[in-house]
Amino acid sequence: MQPSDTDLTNTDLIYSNPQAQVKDFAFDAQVVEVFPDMITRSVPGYNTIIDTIGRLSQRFVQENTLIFDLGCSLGAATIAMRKAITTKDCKIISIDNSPAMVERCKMHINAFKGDTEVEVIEANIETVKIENASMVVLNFTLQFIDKTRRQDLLNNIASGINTGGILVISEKISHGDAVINEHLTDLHHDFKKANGYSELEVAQKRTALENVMRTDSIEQHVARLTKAGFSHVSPWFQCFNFISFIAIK
Ligand code: GEK
Repeated sequence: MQPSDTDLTNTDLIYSNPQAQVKDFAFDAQVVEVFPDMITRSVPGYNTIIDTIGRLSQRFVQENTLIFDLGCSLGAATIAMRKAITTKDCKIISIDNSPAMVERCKMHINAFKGDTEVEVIEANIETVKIENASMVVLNFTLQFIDKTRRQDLLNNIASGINTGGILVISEKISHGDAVINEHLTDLHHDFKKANGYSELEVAQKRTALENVMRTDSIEQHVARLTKAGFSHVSPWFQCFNFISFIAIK
């Protein structure tokens, strides 16, 4: 059976043909077209993490507070939270610095009904003031921020979260033990191949991300979150080299 035009535009084929020189990965219009397919086929546990962000919002969001989705892409976490939040008088602020993502995100958000107000903003999350927040989400975004500026960003987030509020931070990690790291990487590549990506696609995507996405270890994340001022920090999910932490102030 031939896939329809719609299927073709939505399936991630970006790295399926050999490229003479693989360019650095960018969140441009081409990526936006295939993003939901790309992220679910590439990130183990992505749907579980999105569902759980929704569930955590039900527990943590307080009346008259703000919720931030930083690096919101097409708004999957925003939509999950908006569906789950029953608290009154709160607002979700969803931020991304990719114009193509923001434009499509607004369309996605508007397609879903919800009582909670959502504002989608095109901005660099490093320049945004976080204040009066009961929940902040950094779902696979910190890994794209320059390593030297990650502590400042987390300090800014922590200082804008009210006591008892939560940060959910999901990341691809590197393991300090080289043997474990190699096995986790292989398991992730097997996961991608089981989801229909070829060896060529896996290899070219890895090259494209090399200069753009830089991973930290679990220990580095925990130390940074603790230094930022979170009182309770723990991973709640891990599959291969993908992890999600909760950090409660
Ligand atoms: C999801 N959270 O579906 N300022 C704002 N946005 C940024 C910045 C920055 N400095 N740097 C990167 N981004 C989403 C998935 S994707 C993860 C997040 C991935 C944005 C970038 O434009 C992209 O949309 C997002 O962070 C990372 O739950 O594709 O692996």
